[in-house]
Amino acid sequence: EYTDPHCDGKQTIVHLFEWKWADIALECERFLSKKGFCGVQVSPANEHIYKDSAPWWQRYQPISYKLQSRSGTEAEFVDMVNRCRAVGVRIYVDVVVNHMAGLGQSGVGSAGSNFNSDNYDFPGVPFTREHFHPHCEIKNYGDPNEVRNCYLVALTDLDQHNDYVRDKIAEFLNHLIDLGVAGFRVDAAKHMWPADISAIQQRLKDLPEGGRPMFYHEVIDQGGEPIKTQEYTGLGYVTEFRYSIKIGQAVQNFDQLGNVVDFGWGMTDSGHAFVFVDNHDNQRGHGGGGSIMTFKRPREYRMATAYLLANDYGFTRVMSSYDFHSSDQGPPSSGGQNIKDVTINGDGSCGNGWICEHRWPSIGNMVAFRNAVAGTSKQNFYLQNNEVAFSRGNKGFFAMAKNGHMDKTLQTGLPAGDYCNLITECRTKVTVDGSGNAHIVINDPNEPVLAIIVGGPS
Ligand code: ARE
Ligand code: CA
Repeated sequence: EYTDPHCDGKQTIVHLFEWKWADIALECERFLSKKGFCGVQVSPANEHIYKDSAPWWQRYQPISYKLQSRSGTEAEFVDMVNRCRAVGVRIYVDVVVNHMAGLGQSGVGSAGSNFNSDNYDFPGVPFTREHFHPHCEIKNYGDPNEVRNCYLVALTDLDQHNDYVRDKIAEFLNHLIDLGVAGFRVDAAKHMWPADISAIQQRLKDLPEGGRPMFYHEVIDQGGEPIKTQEYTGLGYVTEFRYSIKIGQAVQNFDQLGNVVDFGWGMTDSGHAFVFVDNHDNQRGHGGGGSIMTFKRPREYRMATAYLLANDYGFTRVMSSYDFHSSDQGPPSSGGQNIKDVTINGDGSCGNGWICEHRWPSIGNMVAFRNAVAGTSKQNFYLQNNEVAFSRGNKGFFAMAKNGHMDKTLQTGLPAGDYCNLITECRTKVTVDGSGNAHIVINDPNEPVLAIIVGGPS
């Protein structure tokens, strides 16, 4: 339950961080549908604070559940959901329901609602003081009570034990379900009691087409604290931050690529692990450290994401960023709260400060690989001399070379035939002989990845 993404068996979503709804609709139509993406994680859609400096994180301070945000109006949101869905791409909404805006703030939110955090006054919902935990700050992550009932960086902490609070949150999610979204990222799920999240889920409708919405819960568990991802696996997928650390390290030291999934370290079972190379927090030093690979190291980042998509672990999310130089800096803007359009260059890359990692060939083209090999396990694993390769059942074969060069005959596990390298979009091919062997050649320091699938282009 709560793990079906409702996208016809597709296997990967992309986080279009801080994109406007209008641009996401266009991206579904012109790119994501063609590459086999299951869906898009969108930034929080509900009313949030506006700060003069317009940092990205203002959207993690809710004022009400009205669907008017920096990314657009409710009408634009609905248009995005419908247009994406019409081309087979679903929308997953980042829902911030642990808390409302931070203490010390008051004014008017992005949908025009007044608020005063110090008075616990959020008339746009409405929430009042009785709906919040009394103030205490989270200092000790070793105490689960404090983590759930105290305030995360001064954010006014809702009491999800309260029936009215549960009802209001459920009303918000049910509205999104009515509009056609397929699921939710639950922000700061670690800071809510699993039983309270479950009580909210029980108040939710089925999707209009049937089935429960997909849920993935943001729980940062790197092993050193009492709160474990496993407390949340009954509620859907759970973020697996240890995998990001392992993959980030392993593309720098290929010897480690054989054990990026380490259940001895408490990692989440594959059926409930929600996995990614980096996220919007840790790519800029928020939300826990570790050795995180990002677009700022493009070569290694491509390898990390290609490996994420090739491997047989978890449900995958690809990050899509904007360029930034300081950790609070918001999305590309020509001033104030407006967000710049995502423009597309002649070579398919993005302009106006948008990085669009999801359009990089060794990332975007691996989505088809993951879809094609779903349900198979890794076989014929080869790891030597900074080269890695494996087959996924008899459906696909993947190879990657740290320094960009590989020239080796390997067992692919595939039926005989000619296969296009998905990464080069057929500019290079692989011939598999009757015994399943093939001469594997990689000769591109920038995109040092090769991937072939049964039933792919030829
Ligand atoms: C901002 C300011 C604060 C200010 C606050 C209220 O930066 O100084 O007090 O506003 O006015 C994001 C930003 C925050 C921002 C917040 C609200 O990252 O900087 O605060 O929005 O605008 C913990 C949580 C985890 C959380 C991370 C960031 O467990 O849930 O911290 N991640 C989510 C989102 C964030 C978002 C929020 C939650 C809040 O993904 O984008 O914050 O909605 C160890 C622990 C982790 C802990 C980590 C960092 O690793 O194990 O649990 O993560 O340290 O403390
Ligand atoms: Ca809480």
